[in-house]
Amino acid sequence: MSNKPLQGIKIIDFTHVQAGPACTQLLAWFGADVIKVERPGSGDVTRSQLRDIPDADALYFTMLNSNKRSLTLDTKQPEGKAVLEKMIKEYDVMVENFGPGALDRMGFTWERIQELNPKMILASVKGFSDGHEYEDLKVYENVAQCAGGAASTTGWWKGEQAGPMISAAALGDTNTGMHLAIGILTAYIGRQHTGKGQKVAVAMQDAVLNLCRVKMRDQLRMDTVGYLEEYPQYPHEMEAFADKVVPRGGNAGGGGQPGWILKCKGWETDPNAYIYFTIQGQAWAPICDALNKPEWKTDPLYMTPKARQPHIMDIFATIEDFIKDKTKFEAVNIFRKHDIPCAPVFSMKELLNDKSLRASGSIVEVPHKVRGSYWTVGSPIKFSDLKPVVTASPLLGEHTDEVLAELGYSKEQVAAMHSSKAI
Ligand code: CAO
Repeated sequence: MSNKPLQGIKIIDFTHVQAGPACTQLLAWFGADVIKVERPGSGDVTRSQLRDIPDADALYFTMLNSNKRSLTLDTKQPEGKAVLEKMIKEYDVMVENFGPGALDRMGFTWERIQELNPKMILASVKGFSDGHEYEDLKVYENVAQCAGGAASTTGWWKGEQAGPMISAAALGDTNTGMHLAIGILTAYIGRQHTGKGQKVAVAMQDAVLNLCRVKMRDQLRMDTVGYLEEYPQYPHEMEAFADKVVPRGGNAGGGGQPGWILKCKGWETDPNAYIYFTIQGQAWAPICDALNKPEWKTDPLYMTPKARQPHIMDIFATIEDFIKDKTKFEAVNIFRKHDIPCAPVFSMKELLNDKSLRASGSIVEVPHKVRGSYWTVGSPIKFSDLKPVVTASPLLGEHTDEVLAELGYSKEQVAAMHSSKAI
């Protein structure tokens, strides 16, 4: 088996910012030939956004565009359009995440693409799905989190911080890109059976909603039961359920096992001196052993999840008291011996320097022509017969001449396109 299973799949990467680039980067890691098509002169806007080194591609770009080649092409000029048409005829997949209608305005409707190459797979990210009442809206990450149900179910339900809250995780962007990658591979396998390409679309709203499935479950339970017994509001603040809408649950478990973030030694000065602690319903005995509270095992007030729920916050306070003189690492080392699902709250600094993540290839250092090198997040997907090697993101237009030569353009034709600024 090739150590790059997607080798031979040729992808026109007409994406920008995060949602599209995250998708094509993943496919490039696994061997696809990904050509990033960018506007001459400026390229993907993330090349210059929040630069940490003057004149070097910003980390936003380098961390989302590794293993690709870059072709500059003005697809609004006739010569640029002709190159894109040639690529559509010869490539397998085109991925794009422009604003609604941009590809059509450029002249590349789905009908036109099919005319050029009936085997082409066109993969698109938009904020909302085709035909949705908001289909015309442009969308960024946080907008999608609000539209897909993440924001209304994240955060605090009372106090000064009450209100919808945005997650730092890219639920709208990279998550949508991952959904799209699955769609592309599905269409590609489908094409092997039918010989035909197809259009694959993922709306950011839908991708967020897909991750909020459990919160939709809770809404359905609200409609039937009228309250949510595992939420921190139950049973002391039943008014939180009065409007029959899923309330925000702070740091509660969400899935079904009660959990909370607990302070450890040093929390007063270290913003990340915490652990997450989960109380698995049926695995109560090991928790009692870990906390030196054997009497809780047989106490009717503690024996069952139902009995514990009314005073679950007091139980968390007791655990917090037990770990107040232990660092987050010491606390986890105690609880892991009892098979309790828990972990330290890791800062980004700790993750970047984590020996295990570096050893597994989840955090990697990549040599780069201008930056020297950069650190990035490697493939989260591990295979027994493939170890993705992350290579540098391309400089703007680094492979323009090379790709055009592969497409059959002569040196003179390429020179003419340079002069007319089509590339
Ligand atoms: N040559 C010539 N023109 C090019 C080009 C090229 N190589 N590449 C892009 N363009 C043009 C497009 O044709 C389009 O022109 P028109 O709007 O005049 O037809 C324009 O550049 C790009 O428009 P845009 O709407 O995509 O860009 P924007 O910066 O205004 O909006 C964004 C950005 C992300 C809000 C929008 O692209 C969008 O909603 N995308 C879909 C959802 C999405 O993916 N969002 C997540 C982004 S990651 O946070």
